[in-house]
Amino acid sequence: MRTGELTVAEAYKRIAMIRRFEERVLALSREGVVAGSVHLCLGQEAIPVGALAALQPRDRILATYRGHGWALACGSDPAAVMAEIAHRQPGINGGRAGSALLSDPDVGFLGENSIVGAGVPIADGVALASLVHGSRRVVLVSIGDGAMNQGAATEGMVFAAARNLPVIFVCENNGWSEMTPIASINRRADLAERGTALGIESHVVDGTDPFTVRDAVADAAAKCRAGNGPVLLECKTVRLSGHYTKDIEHYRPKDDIAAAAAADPLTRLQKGDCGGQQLDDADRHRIDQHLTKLIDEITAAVREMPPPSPMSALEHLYASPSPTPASPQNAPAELTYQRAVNLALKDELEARPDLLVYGEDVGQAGGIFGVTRSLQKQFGNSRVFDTPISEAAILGSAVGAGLEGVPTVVEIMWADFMLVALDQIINQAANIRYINRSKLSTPLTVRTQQGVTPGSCAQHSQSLEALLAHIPGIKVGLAATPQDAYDMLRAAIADPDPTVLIEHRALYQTTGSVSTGGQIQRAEGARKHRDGRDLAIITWGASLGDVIAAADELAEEQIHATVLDLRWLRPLDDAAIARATADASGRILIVHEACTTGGFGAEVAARIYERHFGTILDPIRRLGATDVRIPSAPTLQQAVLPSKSAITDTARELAQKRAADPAIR
Ligand SMILES: Cc1ncc(C[n+]2csc(CCOP(=O)(O)OP(=O)(O)O)c2C)c(N)n1
Repeated sequence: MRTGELTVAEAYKRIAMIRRFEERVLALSREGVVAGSVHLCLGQEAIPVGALAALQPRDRILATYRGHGWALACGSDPAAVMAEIAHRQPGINGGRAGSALLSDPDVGFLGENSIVGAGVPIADGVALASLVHGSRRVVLVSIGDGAMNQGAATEGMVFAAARNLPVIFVCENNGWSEMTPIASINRRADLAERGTALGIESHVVDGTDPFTVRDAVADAAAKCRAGNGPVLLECKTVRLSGHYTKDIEHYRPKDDIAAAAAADPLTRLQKGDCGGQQLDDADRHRIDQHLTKLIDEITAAVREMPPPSPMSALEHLYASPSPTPASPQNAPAELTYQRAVNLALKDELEARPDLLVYGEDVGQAGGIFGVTRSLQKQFGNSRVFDTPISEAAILGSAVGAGLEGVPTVVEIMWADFMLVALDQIINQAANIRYINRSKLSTPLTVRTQQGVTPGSCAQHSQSLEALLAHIPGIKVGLAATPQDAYDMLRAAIADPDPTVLIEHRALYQTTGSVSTGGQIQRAEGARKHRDGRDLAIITWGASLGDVIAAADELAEEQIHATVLDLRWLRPLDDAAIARATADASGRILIVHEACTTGGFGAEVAARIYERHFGTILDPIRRLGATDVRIPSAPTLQQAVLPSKSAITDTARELAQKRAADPAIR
């Protein structure tokens, strides 16, 4: 539908195609052929039809969750779209996405978003990639009027304005924020004013007239291509049906329903109310007949299609391993952890001309901890840059850039701040490869730092790795040494899947011997730091230092502990855990700085019990922070955190049980 002149007959045909399609989906939903809630775009079809008539095949579209019309307007095969909605194997996403998350990258449709507003920052990243590639590609993202009240929507617009991105934000204002009239929520009638306030060129557009939409999008696209984007278009439109297929609209006044019917774009086209010309009756009849036959054929085909095979449910969570690149190995040098991270970024920025590094204060200032110092000077403001304080936009844009194959390393200043934008990691990044069966992926690296340091407050000190490691689809690592800080960051950047690396600011000034260059590792694998058969201490991140110190102290007492640094919590090195468990005859102590309850130590303990039950002679012990909030006063912090002496005492207890056990000695 992207090409060809938009005559009145053509506009009628394209809009009626979506209309008949949606009506059939409604019928199939009522019949039970389509499971779950389905959100139809009845009444709103002129927006995708008008927009796509103005865009080029190279441009990219991201849509609201009410987005079947966008997929069809982009040129997706209607049978494959209907098959997806009906959860059939030949669906465009093989039944993995369903109605509200479908995507079709082959036609430039990067997908709907079932988290309202979340597509806005992602579109920013797609636009960033357009600048990196010099492709003059324009990105259009549509959201509803209700979604305009999401923080992600505002953050995404702020970010686009800050970076001058070629994005067209389309607000499909149908007057309803789900079941609540938008007028009862918003003080001002025109949402376009919000864009104006952000310095974004913004217009109110008649969204039931495909020609007006086309002209507005054409003008916006020209501005974006000329480097004058972004643009916000508020398309006023109507919803001709309920919020979802089973909505009886008990909340909706009759006059609102009547007003919507009067603005129906198909009626307007028939009356000659838009496009400057009345639709010929014979043309209309011919188009209607053609569409009825087409939709009947598609429906019949979809009814016969098989559901996805249950055997396929585990496929495409992560990329299959592939060889990693290598560079010449340099002689080891004594470096701080912070400098090791900085060098990894520098080496990868040199090796990958499309890599972007950004975040709050990352550019000119070189990061609040100096980790990115001098990188902007070396690589320029288009590759290493500062962002607004908009975590959803930072993470979402990284997701979007990744969709176009542009790798990013984004910094979230404190792990605690990630909580305001977790959606972009958990609902967005983690889903992309799986939903798209590897046709799309998002190779982004999030760097953050966490943990307790003297005086840090409860909102600047949490250890959140378990929260992230819980999520399939992302990888999570914590480097404990300068060498691993260098190696794991390069591994994360080389990895084709979204990766979160959690540093600890108490480690930044620690030093160690670091070999730079060389073969890039895979984003996986634990590391053994000490070898001993009396017990195994399993740890990660900043706790490693205390664990090694405790193990060295115990060694003087002839208690020998294996020290295993897990490094990567997802994927988890089960084989290394199994070896350590076997070597220590099942005497295990797990140490982490995160709170004990629900900490990742619980997962490690559960796996050991599940997989090595026969070798476990004593209860596995865990040492984590006590289950309270992290206080700011250093004396209180020490009362909460696992101390080196607690590690030594617990390890000694475990080892002494071993000494007392005649079955072992
Ligand atoms: C972040 C988020 N909050 C709430 C919802 C639940 N929800 C689904 S659709 C919807 C209404 C969105 O209204 P609007 O953006 O105006 O889109 P419309 O339904 O009018 O197309 C809501 C609240 C959601 N999907 N995502």
